[in-house]
Amino acid sequence: MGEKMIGERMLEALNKQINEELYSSYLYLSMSAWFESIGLKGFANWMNIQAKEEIDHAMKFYDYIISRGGKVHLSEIKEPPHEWQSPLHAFEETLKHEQHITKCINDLVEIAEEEKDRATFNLLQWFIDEQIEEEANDEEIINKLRMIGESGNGIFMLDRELATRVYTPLKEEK
Ligand code: OFO
Repeated sequence: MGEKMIGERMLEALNKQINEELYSSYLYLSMSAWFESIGLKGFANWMNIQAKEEIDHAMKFYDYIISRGGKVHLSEIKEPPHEWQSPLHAFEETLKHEQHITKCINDLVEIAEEEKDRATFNLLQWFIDEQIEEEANDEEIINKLRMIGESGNGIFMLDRELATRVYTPLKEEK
């Protein structure tokens, strides 16, 4: 016997989250293009992979809605910024955005609790863990950028480090 269909309130909130995740992807892709434009290919690589991961997040909600017999409703994605003052500024904005996403996930958890929707509650546990990891990654890079300050050599070294990040599709994760 399958789970009963998702309630309307939960469904609407999950569809809204697909848009949030796709906007995250758009924002990081825009940051990737900006890093390319200032010659920081390693930073651009890191953001490009982040953009791909955000599409995976959107697809996780998308697949979930369909698996519960719900209807996916895609909506307009807003335009992201195109420029930042510095690599530090871009990562501070990234952290701020992830804190917003963490709040969105927490709000979804609250709805799942109120609606007594155990299946969605379980799905959201993965996102809670993912948000902890993402905020920690951003904080680590922000700390490095603060230590580096204006040093061109430090930025060059960090660019080399961020160039080593590789994309792992979600389905291949443990
Ligand atoms: Fe960046 O975790 Fe999804 O949005």
